[in-house]
Amino acid sequence: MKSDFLKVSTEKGVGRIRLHRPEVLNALNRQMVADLVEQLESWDRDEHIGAILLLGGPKAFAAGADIEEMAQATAVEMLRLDPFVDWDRIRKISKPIVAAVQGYALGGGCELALACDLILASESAQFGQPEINIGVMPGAGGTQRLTRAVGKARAMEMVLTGKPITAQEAFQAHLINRVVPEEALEEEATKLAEELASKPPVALRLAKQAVSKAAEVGLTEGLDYEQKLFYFLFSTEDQKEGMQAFSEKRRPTFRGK
Ligand code: DAK
Repeated sequence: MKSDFLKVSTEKGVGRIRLHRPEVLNALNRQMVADLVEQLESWDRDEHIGAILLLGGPKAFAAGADIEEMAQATAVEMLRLDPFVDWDRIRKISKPIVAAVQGYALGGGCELALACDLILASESAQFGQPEINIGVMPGAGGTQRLTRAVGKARAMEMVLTGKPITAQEAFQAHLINRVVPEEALEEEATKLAEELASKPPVALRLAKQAVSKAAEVGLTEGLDYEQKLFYFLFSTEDQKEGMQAFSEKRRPTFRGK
């Protein structure tokens, strides 16, 4: 796919997208989000891709939605364009997405990282929801996913004051998986994505679905859902191969079947 705002490549089963609008700190305009969603969906259908890695630039993962583009929008235009639709499609991607965050992850940038499944951040990363300072509030999950991740007290402070938190604070608040040194971020994130891409694809996809479900439903419904997916995996060749390989003390070869 050709995009003016994304750099895209694939290697070792990992689809790699770099947000690339450095002159505005990767501010997310509508076209960029549309391109991103199209690429994610295309890899979701591609059996050669097992995991996706999303990167930004050294100064910013993304400093939010494009304020210039939104500034003159009316409520009716917002309703007509319904930008939530694209953001919602990110939620439906079934393969795991690893976000590698350096620098600013603000507003929509923070929400985009939160829409990913695993977040690695370098020491320079800052996570924040500063929308309040420009007269609005988070609109792509910042009040919901953030609150589920860090709890009400922390989320309330971030959303109402607009003040960002550091990578270390984000780690302590369970917002991200790891903080790594600046120069190691890309390599660590790539290694993690490659590791995910080597897992049995059907089990990986269903495991992601089941963990995501935990944020949406009560315990009983969640456990029922988990059990059904678990039983289903016994219909896959990969389950037979994985368990047989264990018994035979060899590495399994998974085929996504
Ligand atoms: N939009 C547009 N341009 C931006 C931008 C943004 N979000 N962030 C930075 N830029 C531009 C700056 O205007 C500047 O452009 P020039 O002046 O050079 O032309 C360039 O990037 C470099 O920025 P600065 O000169 O400001 O750089 P500094 O290092 O001094 O400051 C900063 C970095 C990140 C602290 C600052 O740029 C900043 O405060 N940026 C805005 C952060 C922000 O408020 N972000 C939240 C935006 S609102 C939705 C989905 C999502 C959203 C809404 C709806 N739906 C599905 C409906 C999300 C909303 C948001 O994210």
